[in-house]
Amino acid sequence: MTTERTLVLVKPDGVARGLTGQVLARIEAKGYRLADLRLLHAERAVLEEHYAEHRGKPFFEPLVEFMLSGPVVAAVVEGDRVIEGFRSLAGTTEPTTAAPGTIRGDLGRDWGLKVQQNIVHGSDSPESAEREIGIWFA
Ligand code: DAT
Ligand code: MG
Repeated sequence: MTTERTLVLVKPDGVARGLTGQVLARIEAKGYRLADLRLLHAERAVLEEHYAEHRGKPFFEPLVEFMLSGPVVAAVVEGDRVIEGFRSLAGTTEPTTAAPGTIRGDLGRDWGLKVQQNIVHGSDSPESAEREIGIWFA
């Protein structure tokens, strides 16, 4: 067993479309545990820190603006190899090509090149997970 924690966000599109319950249900059905959970309207500084690796990229500002557009749900999720496991549940970044069966593949819509509206975020490594949990659950 490699018990890990990851940071999951239900993005503003997911919350606005009423998909929070489905996302959390998939996480729990997989056997992962919700260790902490909040609904909040993120601050710009938090988002700029969260997405620091993307600073300077053309999609950075639209991404931050989108994340500011409505409330998000932030969760600390715990389980065996959950970092990789949640990324697998979420599917690849672009909803159009994300595999059916995944959150983004089943529920995501990026019509109109709004690839940032892909419902969820999940940390991509143990280092990112600890860094991001520290940002959202300071
Ligand atoms: P992921 O969320 O799959 O880890 P990422 O870390 O590369 O993807 O990017 C963070 C978010 O930024 C992603 O969920 C959607 C958005 N994004 C990524 N690449 C993009 C692009 N080329 N154009 C617009 N938005 C993009
Ligand atoms: Mg990422």
